[in-house]
Amino acid sequence: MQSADPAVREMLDEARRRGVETVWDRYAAQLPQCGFGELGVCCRNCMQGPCRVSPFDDGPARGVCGATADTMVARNLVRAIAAGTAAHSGHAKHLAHTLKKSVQGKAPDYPVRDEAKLRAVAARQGLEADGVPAAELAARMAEAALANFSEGEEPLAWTTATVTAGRVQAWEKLGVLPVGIDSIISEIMHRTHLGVDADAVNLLLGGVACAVADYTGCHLGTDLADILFGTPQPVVSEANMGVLKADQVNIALHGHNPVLSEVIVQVARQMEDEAKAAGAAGINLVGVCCTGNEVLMRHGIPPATHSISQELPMLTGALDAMVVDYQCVYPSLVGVAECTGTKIITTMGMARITGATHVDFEEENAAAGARQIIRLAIEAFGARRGRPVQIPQYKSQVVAGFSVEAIVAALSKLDAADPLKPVIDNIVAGNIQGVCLFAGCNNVKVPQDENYLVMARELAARDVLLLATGCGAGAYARHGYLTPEAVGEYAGPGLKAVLTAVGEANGLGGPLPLVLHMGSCVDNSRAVDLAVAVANRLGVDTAQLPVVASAPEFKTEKAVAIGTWAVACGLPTHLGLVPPVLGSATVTGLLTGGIKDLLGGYFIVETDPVKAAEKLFAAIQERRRGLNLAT
Ligand code: NFS
Repeated sequence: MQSADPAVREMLDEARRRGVETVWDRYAAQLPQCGFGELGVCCRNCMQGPCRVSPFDDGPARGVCGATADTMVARNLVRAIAAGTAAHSGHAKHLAHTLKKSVQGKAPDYPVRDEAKLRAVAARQGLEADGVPAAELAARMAEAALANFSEGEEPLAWTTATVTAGRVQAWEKLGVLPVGIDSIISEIMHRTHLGVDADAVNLLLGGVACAVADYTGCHLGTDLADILFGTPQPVVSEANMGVLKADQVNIALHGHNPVLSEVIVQVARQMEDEAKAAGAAGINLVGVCCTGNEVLMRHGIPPATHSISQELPMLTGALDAMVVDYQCVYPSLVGVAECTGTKIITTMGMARITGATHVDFEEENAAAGARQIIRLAIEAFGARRGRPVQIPQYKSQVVAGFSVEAIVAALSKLDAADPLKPVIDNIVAGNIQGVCLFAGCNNVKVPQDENYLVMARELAARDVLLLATGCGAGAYARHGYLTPEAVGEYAGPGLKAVLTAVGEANGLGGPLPLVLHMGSCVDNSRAVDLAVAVANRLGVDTAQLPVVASAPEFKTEKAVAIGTWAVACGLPTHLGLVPPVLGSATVTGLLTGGIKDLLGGYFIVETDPVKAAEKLFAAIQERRRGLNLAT
């Protein structure tokens, strides 16, 4: 099975019938993949290479410069963390510059939409805000945010203000508190250059510091997006390819940064008449990947698909345009689009694809750019009119939009004075055994969504509260797990009672959804905020909480960075694929064992989803025992 998603399977059949190549075909063509690469023991960091060393006693044990397997594996891993950090923080920096342009009057399409969030973040960050008008405060916010990127002398304001005091101490003691996001990325590139850091443990600590910077960048990204575009609130929508509409101009929004997609959502509403004049019933926006998550959370735009199946909505013949910003966008989209007539529109100067239509998007002229893009889609609709389409008739109901603010608001209906109390009481009583955050991607090496679904069922039955972000949340969306009905099907009695009590107190007439969709991958910071709030309320550190994380189908370097900071935050963190570290017993041992003594968190590598759930539950039980809670 290539995917647990029936819509994906239907479109894969269609791709085969039409001879269209997909990610699964290209993966098959790569097999067998390089064993040295899989183990992490190849190095291309200098021009005397490439070198590869044997983890067994049957070949060279060192590269040309003398680097050992330990050095190579550690260097490769921390470079991946640095790349992930660059991506997340590039996204955050883009938002900070947008906010800055907004307050300078250069980006009129970006008013500050959430002044309450602006003031809340300002208060948390210690910015003088009393009596300061919103525009002035936003200007200070943009500067304060940008100050996290360059190299300073102190730990980063967005790091220390958003985690527990215990974490700051632990990170300080280990020397992993970065003093600049860009500077630590640069430092990692420096120290992994030939002839610099050749000590695996020291390299990994550098990687942890960089991951803490990644966390900081993610948090900045979430805060700034909320300030500019609004903090998500629960929203009802649908997910999967059945959300495409044959008689409408279908436009997919794909990538990560809401800077472009937000404006497209606004402008599309104004262009309905233009679409109708072209013979369409309207404009239908759908999401793909994390841009899809952003517009789902804030506007209820339905996601069509995620991650590895991103090529497939085009096979319906109904997708007129796919608008992409950056990250996780397969260059193969262009080839598929040639067969289906879809317009692939790239929008960022730093993320072009040969063969795509490029519309250079600038915040200064955002609405005009969005209009130009939508017009291209309307033209493409005109060209496909009258041609048959095949839209898989699968879609699931979705309730998304669970920001921490939304969760706290829902809980305050049970206890207005102390909103976290009901959650804590239920954790103490064992009705909720613990919390698991599902994050990360799909990976072509795993049947799509399968690990997510199996693990959610296993953990929900054991009364574990489930949170999700990124394409993981997308998987749950497409399979109906973001619904109250899924609670009846899969939740254990304790979890069911709690979700029902909160749902009923909020007038839903039933439970909250089985899995709470907290947003895109940068929004993993929201899950940290929730854990930090609970830890602070209990007077403990996040490393003591019965909270675990899982990336059961992770793929990108960003996911490697997030997994590492989840461990740095003290969480037992599951990986559903084996990362390329097995070539070094030292590195493998540290990540899955030794690091626990330093950070509290550690990696659990388990490819079987049933066993993975068992291991995570055991980790939750261990934490409960540590807090003297009944198991
Ligand atoms: Ni996260 Fe989101 Fe998806 Fe993976 Fe890519 S879209 S930022 S990296 S593939 S979850």
